[in-house]
Amino acid sequence: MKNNWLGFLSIIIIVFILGCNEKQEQEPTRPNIVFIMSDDHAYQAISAYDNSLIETPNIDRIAKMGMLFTNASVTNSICAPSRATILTGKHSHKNGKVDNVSPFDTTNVTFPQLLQKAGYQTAMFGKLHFGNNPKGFDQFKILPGQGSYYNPEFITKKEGEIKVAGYVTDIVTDMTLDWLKEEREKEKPFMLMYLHKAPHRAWLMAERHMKEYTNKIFPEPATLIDEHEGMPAAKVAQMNINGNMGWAGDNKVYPAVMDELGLEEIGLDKIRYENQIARFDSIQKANFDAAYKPIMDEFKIRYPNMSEKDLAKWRYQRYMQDYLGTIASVDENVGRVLDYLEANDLMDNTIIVYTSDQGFYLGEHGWFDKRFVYDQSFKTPLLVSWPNRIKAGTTSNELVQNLDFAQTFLDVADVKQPADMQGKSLVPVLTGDLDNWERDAVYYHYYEHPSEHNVNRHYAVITKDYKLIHYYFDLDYWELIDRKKDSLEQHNYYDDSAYTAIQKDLHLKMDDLREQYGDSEALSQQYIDEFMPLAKDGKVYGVEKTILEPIVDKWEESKKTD
Ligand code: SGN
Ligand code: CA
Repeated sequence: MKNNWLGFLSIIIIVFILGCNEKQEQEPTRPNIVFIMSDDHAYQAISAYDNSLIETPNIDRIAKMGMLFTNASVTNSICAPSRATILTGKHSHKNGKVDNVSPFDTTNVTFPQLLQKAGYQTAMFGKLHFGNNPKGFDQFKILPGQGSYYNPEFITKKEGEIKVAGYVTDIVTDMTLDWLKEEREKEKPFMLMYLHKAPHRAWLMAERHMKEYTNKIFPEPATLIDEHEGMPAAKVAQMNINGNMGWAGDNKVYPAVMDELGLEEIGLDKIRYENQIARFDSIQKANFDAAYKPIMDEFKIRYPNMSEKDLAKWRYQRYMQDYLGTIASVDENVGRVLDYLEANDLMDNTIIVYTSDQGFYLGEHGWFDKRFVYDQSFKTPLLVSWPNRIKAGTTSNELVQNLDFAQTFLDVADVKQPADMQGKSLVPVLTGDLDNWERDAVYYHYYEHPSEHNVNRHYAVITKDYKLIHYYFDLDYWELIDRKKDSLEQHNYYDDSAYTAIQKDLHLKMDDLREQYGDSEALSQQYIDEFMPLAKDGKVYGVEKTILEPIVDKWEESKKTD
């Protein structure tokens, strides 16, 4: 009888233990993924990298909890191509999204699709800029194209097109938090893409920051006044703060003041300004005027006595005030999301990434914008936390790229990485397992030309010490940058006898990488041939006729002789 009892009891205990195990297996132990990306956020404007321009305590929290990357870069420094590389894990020449002009080819396989198939709940909020909707998302609310800063429209998966009153950075965050609170299925792991429009041009900050930021004065970079001597592609680029910025659209000089002072309009400057102002409601407009009218009044008095150099300096301050003002609200809002994750016990098992679709010039070389392989736009900020796996407060100077995100997230989620993806999982770097990480050079290729800002097509190989760059089509020449000796990147050492061996080695590396990634002259030509008819038809935004026409003529001529 006693034995029977014991037997019965042990069966009950075994069944109970098995039951518990089964329950445990159903728990969502796979990590969540929160991918935060802003648009055109320079690493110079994140205090974890450099606090001379702005303090970003909330973004910095991610690095404090995890890892700060000092050598993170993009494969092609422009918006939609960067996003395509992030989603597909492939270089632009493989995923086909080489520029901002043609829509993304949705037959590409993206990591969110694979995660969704593997049981992740997926959502995207904010800027995508693809010309079509994202695949692989249970929920999305995205800005059409570039989107608007004030009272923006959204394309949504479930409610069609909507317009929301307020400031875009706050709204995208509200949407993200609402989803976490109301739509997240607690039994599944999630992958959330939280994508800011800020700090993209034309740099309109939230009302609450206008007074403070329009009154700040910022330190100037060493190369604010740069003649680009010996750098032909840099010399013809149209991204000079004093010369290519719009007085109205960019520097917020009222069109009436422009007329009064006889300031030259560049492109559609006044219309761009009026379009933005037209979006304000009466309170937003009053707040804008309260901050900007005093600047106008002062400028009108000072302008007659200002030299070109004074103007360059004034415009740099105006640019920084507006650009950094937009970052103040990004930082506040990132803080709101981090607070939510912390308060809901979601921090430890979540990998949080903060990055930008590329870097940006904040006056270095005299510039704004991006596109070039020079550091400020080739590199991008990257801060990653994952308390369960990454040691807090660490720094990595490994050469990592936006190309690596797709495979990193698949690895984190334990999902098979497609063999044709071209990056590498960053998990070994993140976890300090550097025996399983090797990369001594990365590859870069920029395509969008002839286009706004007139940056020539170029491809490059980049090591920690050097860059070898080939500008082709229109301009045709090589540059060799010595990153250690010339960190401001103002000299071309190509064919300099002191660099013969280095140059040879870099050429070999470039050949290897181009072969490994499957890039070629034939593909470069194919993308030129696809682009030129669009440029000729006026489908490329912002390119001046005087730049466009000779290039079209030259291309048509080359096609005749082919
Ligand atoms: C707009 C901007 C450009 C910027 C591109 C691409 N001009 O066309 O300055 O380079 O976007 O930016 S604007 O006058 O319309 O503001 S990207 O981040 O989307 O690639
Ligand atoms: Ca961008």
